[in-house]
Amino acid sequence: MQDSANASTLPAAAYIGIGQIKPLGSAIEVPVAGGGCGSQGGEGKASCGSSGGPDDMPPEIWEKVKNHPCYSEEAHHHYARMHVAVAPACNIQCNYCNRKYDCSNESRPGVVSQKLTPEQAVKKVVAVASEIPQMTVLGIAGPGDSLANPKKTFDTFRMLQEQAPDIKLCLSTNGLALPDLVDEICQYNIDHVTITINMVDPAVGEKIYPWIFWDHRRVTGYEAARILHERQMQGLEMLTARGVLTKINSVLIPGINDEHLIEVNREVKKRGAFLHNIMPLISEAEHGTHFGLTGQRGPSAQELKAVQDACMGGANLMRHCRQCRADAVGLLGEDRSEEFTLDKIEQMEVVYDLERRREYQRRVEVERDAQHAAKQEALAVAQAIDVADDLKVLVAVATKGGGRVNEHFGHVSEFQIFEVSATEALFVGHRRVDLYCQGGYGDDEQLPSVVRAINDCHAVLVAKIGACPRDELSQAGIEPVDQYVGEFIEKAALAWFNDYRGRIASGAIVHEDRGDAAIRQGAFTGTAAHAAA
Ligand code: CLF
Ligand code: SF4
Repeated sequence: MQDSANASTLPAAAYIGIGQIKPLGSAIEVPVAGGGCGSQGGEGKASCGSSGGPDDMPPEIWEKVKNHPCYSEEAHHHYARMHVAVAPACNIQCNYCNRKYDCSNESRPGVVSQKLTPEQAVKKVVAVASEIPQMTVLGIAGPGDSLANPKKTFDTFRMLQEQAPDIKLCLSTNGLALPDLVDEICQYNIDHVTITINMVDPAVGEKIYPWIFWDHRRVTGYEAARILHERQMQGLEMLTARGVLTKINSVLIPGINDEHLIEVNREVKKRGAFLHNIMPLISEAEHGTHFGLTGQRGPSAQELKAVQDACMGGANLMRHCRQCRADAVGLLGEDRSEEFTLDKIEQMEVVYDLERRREYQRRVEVERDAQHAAKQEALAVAQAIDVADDLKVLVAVATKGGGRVNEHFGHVSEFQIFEVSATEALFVGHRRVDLYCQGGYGDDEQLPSVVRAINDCHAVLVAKIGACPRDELSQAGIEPVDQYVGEFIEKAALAWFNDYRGRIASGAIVHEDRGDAAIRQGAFTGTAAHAAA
């Protein structure tokens, strides 16, 4: 419990404006010794984030992350995860959660999952695995807290391990029960654990957690936050010591823990966290959460990016989280859960063919290697350029996968966002939007919301775009670009930026800073996406 002492001596959060946040840089302390198996992940290469590759980490860590869509940004283009909603109860209350919905620590509120018994869950996983051979990870992320339901959670993992041993096991928890269950986590070979840590100072925590259920009683206020903090830190240290890879999720709540998350990043890195995933608060009033009802807003896209950027140099950052629901199925950013409801599974012929899955994944690896090589080549060419200034802009990219510019503007349900300089094109996030194309015609009423979602970008790279959205984007100051169809994204973004710089240099255009962008709130469901596609 060394951290309880630390907790009480931590300074209270002194809030500063988002614009004043500075990168951590060399202020980062050296990780604690004996942190287990190099799960500090990318130590010394801290800015690589989940974009890290085999050169950025020890081989045994790369083996664990290379096919995990959340732990490797590159993998998420190729490999899928699924969640099973076997854990309904929770042992704490978060002010951004309404129990009618799934756990907001790992999933968006707004959609309620079909709750399953462990037997039903295993049946569902095997059915999905036989249909989607690139599904490599099973996560338990609610709808409550996985470790507040230990029997259901571990029964599911145990049975699945017997039936489908190639599937990686992953869980997400608020951390309160974690220290008592680390032995079981290791016993079932659960290699990846997410802990939601929103604070390392109980004075901040008491604004987020009204109560916890601890030692057979309800504890409130500062004391509740102090206990939760101690348990989270203890659990993280225990997992690190056992070589389990840990990811920390933090919900960014403007005015409560925004700049405090820099301290969180520092503390979790010291304790060996592999990744830090800073997610925006979702607080629409209709979800009925305390924050939603009291008017606590979520961050804008630039506020989220500012905090993430300020944490660079600390624990590695994940920037591709989709805040998926507790029964999500498919690639991140898509949701195929509607295809695998219990009644549909009953009708399916399920054949779990391990060799077929392996063969499919071998083919995925060939494609992935080609993409990786193309990306490295484009970056190597750019990095050879000698440029004096440090101009950087954001570009939005319409892609349906494969790392290429290959999607029609009207078919985009989320844009990938890249920060481009003369020498680098760095993935920094995604923006969910409402589809512009509604089955053959463009819905012009959707356009303003699409523009708001990418309003901080200078260009949008697309495979195709109609006249109306082209004009509206141009008027808003966002350049529609359709001459890089089928190109790898990094190559296209760098080529466009080179051209953009050329136009500035020739006086054809004047570079201007862009504004901020709105993060689309509310649930994204597979049903909505597929209906509109
Ligand atoms: Fe699920 Fe979470 Fe495991 Fe991934 S999700 S339990 S680590 S398998 Fe991933 Fe979804 Fe973000 Fe979670 S995108 S909400 S980070
Ligand atoms: Fe809700 Fe998850 Fe918080 Fe529990 S841990 S209160 S389920 S958000």
